[in-house]
Parts: sequence; C-alpha cells; structure tokens
Amino acid sequence: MHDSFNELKAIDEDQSNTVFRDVTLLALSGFVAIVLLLLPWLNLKTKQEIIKEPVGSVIIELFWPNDIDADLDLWVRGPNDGPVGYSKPSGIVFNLLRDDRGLAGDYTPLNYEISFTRGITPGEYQANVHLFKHDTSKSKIQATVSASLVTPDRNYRKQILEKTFYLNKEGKEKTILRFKLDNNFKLVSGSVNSLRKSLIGGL
Ligand SMILES: [Ca+2]
Repeated sequence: MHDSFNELKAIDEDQSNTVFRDVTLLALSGFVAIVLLLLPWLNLKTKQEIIKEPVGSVIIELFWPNDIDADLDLWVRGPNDGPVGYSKPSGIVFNLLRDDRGLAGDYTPLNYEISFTRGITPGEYQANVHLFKHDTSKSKIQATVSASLVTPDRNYRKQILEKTFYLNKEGKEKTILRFKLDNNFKLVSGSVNSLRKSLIGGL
C-alpha cells in the first residue's frame, strides 16, 4: 500500500513536470514569436530616430583664381531660411565663414568663400554668386561652386555637386546650384538645376 502510494505520487510528479515544461515551452515560443513579429518595427523605429537626428553639415564652397583681384560673393539659402552672404553671414541653417574680397586684406593666397550648415536638413538648397567688384582687367572670371556633405565625428566628406561658370559683368548675380536633399541626406533625383532665383534681391 505504501509502495503504491509512492508510485502514484511519482506519476503525479511526472505529469505535473510535463505540464510545467509544456507551459514553459509554449510561453517561450510565444515570446519568441512576438519578438520576431516586432523586429521589423523595432528596426524601423531606430531608422526613423537616426533620420531625425541632425548629423553633419552641408558645405558650399566658391573658388576663383587666386591671382584675380575681384570680389565675388557666395550667397546661399537652406530649407526654410533666408539668404546668407557677406552682409548677412548667419542664418538659421547656414553660416558664412568669411567674406573674401579678392587680394585685399587677405592672409591667404586663396580666393575662396565657404558657407556651412549646422545639421543636414531635408529640403532645397541654393547657391548664387555675385560679382560684387571686378578687377581692373574686366576680363571673364572662371569660378567654381561645389557642394559637399561632411560628418566630422565619422571623418566623412563627400562632394555631391560641382559646377564651373563664368562672370564678367560687375553687379551680376548668377544662380549656380539648386538641389534638394531627402531625409536620408541623399540628392533628390531630378532636383538639381540652375533656374535663376535672386538671393540678394530680397534683402
Ligand atoms: Ca566676397
């Protein structure tokens, strides 16, 4: 009698262990299934968070020959901001580092102006160049505007656009580059153009 009681008890324990294992496995597989189902959404959320983070800068540079004593001005405009140039060097999006006036008052031999953004905002960017003061020769000036993306903490720099053009009339303002960047800091396909739009006219 005593033995059979022990036997019954052993069977009970076996059954309850099996039930316990089954329930645990079921719960575990359910949890794994939920995690697997949620995984794409978790990834998407992370991507969206990265997109919203303003990382790096858009840099727009203007170069003209170092031996030409002419004053060219780079004027830029970022998304939802006003024009930024020598007489208004700070905006919400862009900052002009320096107004290069040719050979006058210059510590470097370079004829070079640069504007950069704090963060990369999606939307339209524009770069105009104004021949503020020509040199005495009044000959045609070849100049170049380039646009780059940089991420300083990752040592990343990539030129996305470059355009060479000519100016020869004092007071002439030219639209050199207009382009759009998307949420992933990529050029929007078909957005690059040079359709004339004054940036100094609205000042
Ligand atoms: Ca200048």
